[in-house]
Amino acid sequence: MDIGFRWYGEGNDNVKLENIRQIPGTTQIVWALHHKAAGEVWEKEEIQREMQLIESHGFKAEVVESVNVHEDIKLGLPSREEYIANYIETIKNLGGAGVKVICYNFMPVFDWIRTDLAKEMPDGSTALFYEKDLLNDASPQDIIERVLQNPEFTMPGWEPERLSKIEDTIQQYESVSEDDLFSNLQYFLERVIPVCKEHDVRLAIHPDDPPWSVFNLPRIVSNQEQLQRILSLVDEEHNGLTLCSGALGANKENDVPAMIHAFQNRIHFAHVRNVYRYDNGDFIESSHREEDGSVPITDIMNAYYDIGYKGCIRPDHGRHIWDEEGRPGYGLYDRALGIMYMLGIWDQKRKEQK
Ligand code: CS2
Ligand code: MN
Repeated sequence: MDIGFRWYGEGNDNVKLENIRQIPGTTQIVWALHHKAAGEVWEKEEIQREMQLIESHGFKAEVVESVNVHEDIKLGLPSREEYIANYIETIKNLGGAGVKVICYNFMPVFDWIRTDLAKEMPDGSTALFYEKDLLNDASPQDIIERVLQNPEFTMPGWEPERLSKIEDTIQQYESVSEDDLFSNLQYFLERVIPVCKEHDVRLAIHPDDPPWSVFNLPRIVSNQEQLQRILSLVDEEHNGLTLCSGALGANKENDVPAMIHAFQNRIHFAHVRNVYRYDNGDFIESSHREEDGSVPITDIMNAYYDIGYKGCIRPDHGRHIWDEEGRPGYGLYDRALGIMYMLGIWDQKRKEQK
């Protein structure tokens, strides 16, 4: 198992590679070319430059999060052909450079949604928060304005060019059912997975965050049954999962340890995060510690250990603590604490098995 840390690139992340280097046990940088719009080809030279920078700091750079899927592919429009061709080009370029896993998601319009990026907790830390009633009552535009009060940094999935045409994009989905979305995903996978096999790159779909429909948009990556259906669309090892305990864990019906056992050899990337679920359907991203939230983090780590998981695990979001500033969810300190918690469980387990 490799511990990874998501990093947004030089000049785009106030966390330094030098600092990540000091988190014990951390060997992978999970990266992306964040300036690329969905549907654009990632060129060989720019891939190489980024990977060399990461590797020169002593890390591996084998996991990319994310290569975003163009909306026209999810919508199943004729123009998807061009974007699928570009995606294939990107897979080849990444595979050629030594990348082994590509994370992506298939959420219409929004990649993750919250109502507050800095909700204060009783101990003074701040965390990403989802208030159910607010989301049900507000328009997408209201939510965007509320959430993005601090435009200093871009949030993945909330890029300005995407947000500027949000109402139109939402309208385009009015005639797209869940079954349509499944068949659009199948169409995409049938074309890209053979290329993944050839270049030995594993594709790993990230679950919907939160794992239910928002603004009446269809969502198909929210529970065990849907994950199973996705794996069956193209039943090949290279068609796999990013299992995110934080995204899935917002719904109490989702039994993440059971999913780890059920999908063992198809999990290519793991996000570990805790969330505290309130009775009214709200949730907040708590620390990784099991008792601070509602997700059984120790059982999850044990399950990964028991299946002999060899892939990359990264802490997902962290709180902001110790007066830290920067991109919500992606500070240095709380994610580092999360890593130490995960490694503590792992090391204990390893000792017991000896
Ligand atoms: C989020 C997403 O839960 C998460 O990891 O930060 O941005 C996620 O990385 C993407 O949805 C994956 O494509
Ligand atoms: Mn995640």
